[in-house]
Amino acid sequence: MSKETDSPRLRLAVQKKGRLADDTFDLLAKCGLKVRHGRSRLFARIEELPIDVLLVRDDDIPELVASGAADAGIVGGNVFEEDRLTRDGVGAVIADALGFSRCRLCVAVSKGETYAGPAYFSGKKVATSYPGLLQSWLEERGVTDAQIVLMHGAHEIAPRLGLADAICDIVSTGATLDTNGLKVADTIYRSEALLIAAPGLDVAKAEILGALKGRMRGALASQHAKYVMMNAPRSAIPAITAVLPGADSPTILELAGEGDMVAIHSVCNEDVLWEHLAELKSVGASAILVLDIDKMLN
Ligand code: PRT
Ligand code: ZN
Repeated sequence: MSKETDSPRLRLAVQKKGRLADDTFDLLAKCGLKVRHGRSRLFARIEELPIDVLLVRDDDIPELVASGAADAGIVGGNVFEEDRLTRDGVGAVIADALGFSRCRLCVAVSKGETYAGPAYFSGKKVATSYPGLLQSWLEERGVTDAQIVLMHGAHEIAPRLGLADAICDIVSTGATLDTNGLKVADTIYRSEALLIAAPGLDVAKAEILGALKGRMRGALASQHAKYVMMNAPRSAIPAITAVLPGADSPTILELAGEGDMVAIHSVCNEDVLWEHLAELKSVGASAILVLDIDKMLN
């Protein structure tokens, strides 16, 4: 057998098509990983790291990873957490939070209703495809007699059809609720995309996952990070450091022939706004440059 065939490859399950898919493929691209789609509609291949990509529906990802059919996956926290709360046996584990596809799982009621807290749901019917998350939220708040109506879509029309008194669904902008005469009553879970892994990955695959995670962290960190450079009198360094948003210790460089003046270079891990530049200027900085960072590996 050739060495190539022997060397381990990580099987990564990702959403084939949908809200998570675009951001997932964007992130992989920012990590320098090109997903090569062959003839198969189920598999794709990455050459830059030893990774095979499994293209599936998001709902299947936690089970594929928990069972070891995939070694890792990228899935919404809402889907992962629902699986964790409703499964028997060991599930997948979270390897990292990825910060995209942010949304809220909310309970919503008709706009005309007065909502004064979770006790509202006592004796009420709530339509959802997240029975695990909803039930655990209700139970933690002492509501044990709500009736959960399982639906796999179009929850927002359930109250109008008389199928339920309220719904529990993902909310992003709130437009869907609004157009259906509903309003958010409470947020029960805040979600973002997660990198998840099979429990007990072997050392070789754990190493590939570590490399993937490192690249993802670098790509995500560099999204907001800026490289900021300026000149200033040495005495202004403490005031400048205090203004730079999300900065590590800056690098200070002598400016040849400029007496007390130094160049200050720093990576800022938060957005650098015009207000920050005005403040830097007011504490003595000049020739301020703000540059995008393409890649970062800590
Ligand atoms: O086909 P497959 O099963 O893979 O996809 P899917 O249709 O089940 O999921 P998809 O692609 O819609 O969503 C994938 C993941 O994206 C979800 O599990 C969430 O983690 C995340 N996400 C982020 C969202 C939304 N935003 C979102 N707005 N998932 C769903 N919605 C829906 C929501 O269900 C509701 O119908 O959008 C509507 C509300 O949006 P607003 O903007 O009107 O509030
Ligand atoms: Zn789905």
